[in-house]
Amino acid sequence: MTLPPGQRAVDGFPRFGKDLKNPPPPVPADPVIKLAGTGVLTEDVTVAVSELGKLPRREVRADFHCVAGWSATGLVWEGVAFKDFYRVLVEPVLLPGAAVSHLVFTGADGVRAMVLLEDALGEDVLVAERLGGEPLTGDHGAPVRLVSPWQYGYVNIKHLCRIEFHVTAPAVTDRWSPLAAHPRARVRKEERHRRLPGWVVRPFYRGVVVVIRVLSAKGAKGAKSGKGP
Ligand SMILES: Nc1nc2c(c(=O)[nH]1)N[C@H]1C(S)=C(S)[C@@H](COP(=O)(O)O)O[C@H]1N2
Ligand SMILES: [Mo]
Repeated sequence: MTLPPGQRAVDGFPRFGKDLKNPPPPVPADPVIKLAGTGVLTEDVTVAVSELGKLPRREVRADFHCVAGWSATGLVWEGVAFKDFYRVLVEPVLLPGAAVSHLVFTGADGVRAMVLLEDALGEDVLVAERLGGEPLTGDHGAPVRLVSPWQYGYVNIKHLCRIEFHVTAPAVTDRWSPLAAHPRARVRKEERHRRLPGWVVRPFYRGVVVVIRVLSAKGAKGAKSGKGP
């Protein structure tokens, strides 16, 4: 299978992210996902991760593409389709007439990503609990993460603990990206950057990846010394 433009295959699936110096955030005993939306939801809702077991299971086999240029191939994710999550858990608490257009996903490490509702409702988008037949490890987003294979990695928020619902584009200033992230981030269209063509920013991201790898090696040492989960 050919990779999307500007991507190179890597062996395995490296841990990546904003804060690789530190171990991944610990998983609470009873993890939850909070749903919030002022003027959009009738009330804020707390969904226990254990409740996801009531929704239909979905398996998705996909490649994973970091905006920095590496791709991990042939990953098998399992969880619930975000479409089903939305239909069962969100639609019943929407205020009448609320036309949701944008979502903000937040991880337990504070990393956030804005996603258009139409992209989140795409066919292969999962709230994933398992990877390769095993529960997610801390490295890859335990206890649950968003998986949106047609969008760059930065949309695929790990340690998912909060989803906000909006009817207009929210200002997401702390969404992690070395450059202005694209609101759609579709890999096939190389939407790496909000304004610049994807191929222009490729070399910049390649540089970032080297720096992150060094930090990543340090992070791995920290984890082995027993500091992290
Ligand atoms: N909570 C959280 N989610 C995150 C990140 C992060 O730093 N924190 N980094 C993003 C980026 S840039 C990438 S490429 C992928 C990496 O996922 P992986 O560590 O499972 O390879 O997670 C994304 N989701
Ligand atoms: Mo990334």
